[in-house]
Amino acid sequence: MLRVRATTAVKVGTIRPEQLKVSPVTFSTREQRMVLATEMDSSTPESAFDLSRYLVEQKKAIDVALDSALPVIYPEQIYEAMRYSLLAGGKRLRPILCLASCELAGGTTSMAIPTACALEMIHTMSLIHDDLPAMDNDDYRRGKLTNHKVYGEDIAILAGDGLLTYAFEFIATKTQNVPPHLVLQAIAHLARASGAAGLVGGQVVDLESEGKTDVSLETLNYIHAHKTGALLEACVVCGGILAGASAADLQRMSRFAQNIGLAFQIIDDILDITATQEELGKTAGKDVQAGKVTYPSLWGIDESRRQATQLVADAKSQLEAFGSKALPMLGIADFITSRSN
Ligand code: GRG
Repeated sequence: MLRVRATTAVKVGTIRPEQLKVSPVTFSTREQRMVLATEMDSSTPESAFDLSRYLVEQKKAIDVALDSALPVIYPEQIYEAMRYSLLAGGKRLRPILCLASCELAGGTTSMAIPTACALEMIHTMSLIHDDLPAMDNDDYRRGKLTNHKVYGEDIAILAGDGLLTYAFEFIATKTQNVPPHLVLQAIAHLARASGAAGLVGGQVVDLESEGKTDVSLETLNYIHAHKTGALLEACVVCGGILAGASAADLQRMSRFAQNIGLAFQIIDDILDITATQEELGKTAGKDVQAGKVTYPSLWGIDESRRQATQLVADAKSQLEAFGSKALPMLGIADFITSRSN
């Protein structure tokens, strides 16, 4: 059992993927669905914080919220395709980060749950499109056939489009107990992170770099700060915005997220080399096969791991001012480097 104490540095052992693959539980009322199981007791800073339990319970609650967010209606095929990928599993790291940052900034999980769901919808959309033959061309994702392999390319493209647009509708219509100007601010931040200034831009430079062996570290950093980092940053910052965090706190949270975003990608590149298809739930070894420039190809595995560890340490130092309230965020940061998928 993982235990984190406020008095010591957050230490995380290996959380096995199966620990995060839990069956959804059923909540009887809408309100219960919105209130997540684990909340930090910030009044008792000495209390132990059980990170693995926290991650499992948050994932469970997010899976339930996502399931109820997207019912199947006419035309059924598109809703089924959207649900196929949205409910296919995944670590739910992005929504977990959003809920944790909202709480860190003094908000509640119920204020942030629609945005947390929307973040997972946008992330899933980006995976569906990334897997298409015109992009990364993969047959497996989250341990299952990719969306286009099941529904065809036309429906997979539309399933992504449906998830992307519904994400914003969901935040705008379902967020409660947050002043409207803050909801608008969160929507604007998330839209920017998803578009050409974020994910889309990162994906474009990634596609442009394909087949090149002279991609610079600067370009690699650009790709991943946008393709992977922008959405992770939006998770943390949107949680803070919804809670009404000050500009100074939002800046700390943003710097924390940018550091863990890059660390996340470095570990992703390492796992592509060291993990199996079963562990990853998608084709392993694709980067090497494609001759792609990655962090391990530039630095080697050991140096890449050292850089990721340093980024996580820098990230955690940004949250010192929050004291024990930051324990879940610190734990999540450590999970990024200790994860096995
Ligand atoms: C968002 C408008 C819009 C377009 C998307 C296709 C595209 C443009 C961008 C690609 C973005 C992409 C696939 C980045 C990779 C990010 C990444 C490391 C994904 C893996 O995340 P995990 O490990 O996956 O959290 P799970 O399955 O656990 O959620």
